[in-house]
Amino acid sequence: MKDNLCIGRDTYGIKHIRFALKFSRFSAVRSSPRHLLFLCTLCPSRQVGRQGKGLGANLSKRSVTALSFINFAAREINCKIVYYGAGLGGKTTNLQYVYDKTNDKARGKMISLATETDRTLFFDFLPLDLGTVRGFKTRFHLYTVPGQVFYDASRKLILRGVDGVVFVADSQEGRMDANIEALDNLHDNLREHGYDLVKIPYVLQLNKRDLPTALPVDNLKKELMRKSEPVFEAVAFQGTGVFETLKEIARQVLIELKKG
Ligand SMILES: Nc1nc2c(ncn2[C@@H]2O[C@H](COP(=O)(O)OP(=O)(O)O)[C@@H](O)[C@H]2O)c(=O)[nH]1
Ligand SMILES: [Mg+2]
Repeated sequence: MKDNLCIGRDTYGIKHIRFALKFSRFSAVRSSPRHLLFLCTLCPSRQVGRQGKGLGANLSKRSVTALSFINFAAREINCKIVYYGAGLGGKTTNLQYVYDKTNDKARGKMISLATETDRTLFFDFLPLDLGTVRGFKTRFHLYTVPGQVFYDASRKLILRGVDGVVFVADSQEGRMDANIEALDNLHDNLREHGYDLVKIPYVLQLNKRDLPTALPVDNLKKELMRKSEPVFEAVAFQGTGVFETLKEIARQVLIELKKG
């Protein structure tokens, strides 16, 4: 498991352990000490990493030590992509589909933590290998967030150190308020971490296009687009649009990584 994470335990300070312990109030987490380690992955020391985009020779020694997302020994870069959106929009279904269709050599373990209500997954974790940047393999870690407002603290935490965001919107008319609320919440939570939705790699996915209650794409775009982000129509449980979405966010993240 440690290999998949490519992040040594020693990169976590007491602050991170405290964060993890804070979340141990969720019974599913409390039930297994192993899960605490996974929660630690949500809060690695990556802030300096945002300035250290120029890889290899461009990295100062000081920044290297703080960049837990670059594993020099394994020559790997770890990129974090978060699937965000209202509850039941199809985030988990996206990850599940990617996981199912990915070669088991390229993927790590998918972890799902059920919350007390059993309705929402706490997060999913899926590392994937997709190409190289200056000789470094890139490993993509895909996360989803719990949709319910009750779990806002964990949604915020998962955004820490994020490299790219996929917003999964539910196309149904009855879910528009929830979509907009989640989008505003994403905007606020990103800002709290010092990110700007307008600047970070970002893709909008319009999911559940198969449903008769789905609104026309143009209406959804008008309501939900926040910049000139790429928009993909999807039927996640059939896999339609799932890899297209992932490839686009990965493409944007790689462009960012190659800059500098
Ligand atoms: N009709 C339809 N149902 C979907 C689609 N994608 C996901 N679902 C269903 O919507 C429900 C919620 O999906 P889930 O992935 O758990 O949502 P999450 O809360 O965003 O993670 C599940 O029953 C899925 O099978 C889709 O494209 N069309
Ligand atoms: Mg889910």
